[in-house]
Amino acid sequence: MSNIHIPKTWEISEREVTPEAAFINRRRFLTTLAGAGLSIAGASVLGYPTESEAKTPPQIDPNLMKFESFERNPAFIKVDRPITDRAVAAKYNNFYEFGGSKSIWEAAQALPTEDWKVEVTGLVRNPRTYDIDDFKKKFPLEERVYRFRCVEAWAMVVPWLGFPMKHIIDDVEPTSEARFVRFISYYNRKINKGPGRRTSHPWPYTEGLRTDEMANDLAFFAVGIYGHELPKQHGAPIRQVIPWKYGFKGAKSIVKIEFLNYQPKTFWNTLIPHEYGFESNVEPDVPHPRWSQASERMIGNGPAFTWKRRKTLLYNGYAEQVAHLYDG
Ligand SMILES: Nc1nc2c(c(=O)[nH]1)N[C@H]1C(S)=C(S)[C@@H](COP(=O)(O)O)O[C@H]1N2
Ligand SMILES: [Mo]
Repeated sequence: MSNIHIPKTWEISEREVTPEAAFINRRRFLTTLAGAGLSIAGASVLGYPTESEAKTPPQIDPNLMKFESFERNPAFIKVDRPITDRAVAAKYNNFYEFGGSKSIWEAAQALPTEDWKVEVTGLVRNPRTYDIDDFKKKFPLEERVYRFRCVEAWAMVVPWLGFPMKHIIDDVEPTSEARFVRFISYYNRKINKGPGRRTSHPWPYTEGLRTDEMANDLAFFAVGIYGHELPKQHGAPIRQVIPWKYGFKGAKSIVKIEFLNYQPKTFWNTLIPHEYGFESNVEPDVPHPRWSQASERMIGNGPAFTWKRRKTLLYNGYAEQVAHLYDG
């Protein structure tokens, strides 16, 4: 009996689908592997939360503002698979500033989102500092249901609320030299207690795009999800959503956007360059060094091995809209 290892839910997720966490905490990852064979057999009979239990207590702040007026963009009402349960998406997150596991939703409530400003600078004619209400007033909010794919091969479908990134381009008018853009997440070492905060990690979290990628209609800034403002764990009050790229390309809790004439260094690319490229489009035929990208699993209630597996789509199903960006 003593060698039967009954996994907690967080162990299942780390073992099976969390390469980024595994990199940071490889020792814990390997120790959970030891019990894998038995624990999978045990899982179905030994106490995983049932669907209804998994939804309580709610991981979603009940005080989140509900948006009253927004358009449902008719081009993005639905995709080829069901929308992920709101509570499932809200309790399975990557936000390393708050920890290296998927269960950071509670820790993320420490993020201070009052009086949030986003500075847009660099090679632009009209540098601006926006607050969140400026965005909501200036750019009409729309809802878009997008597929979302993490490089760890888990996936979801969620209705984001926000506006296309190109509205900011039109507003600040980048110069012709501004071929790249850097996006910088909030970071405060006193608040963000996630891994590597003294030395090893290149905080703050940064990501980057080519300016023509940012100008593509699909590239989106989300201020809400499921009709409400973003819960902190999803990157409140504003985060990037780039549905044809792996999830890590979309930084959460953005405080600064810089237009540049060079390709910026980015967080994961700096930490593990051979695994996390700058471009990182969803491509089933381009395996990650540690995982095939041929298929993915839709996150759901219950343990990861029960999640529905699907074939990965080229550019996550958005080839028609973005393939031209990568000709030649
Ligand atoms: N600032 C910041 N942004 C981030 C991350 C992070 O750790 N920090 N993780 C990324 C990764 S790997 C993914 S898959 C998505 C997860 O978004 P979700 O938790 O809202 O599903 O956020 C991305 N944005
Ligand atoms: Mo990810």
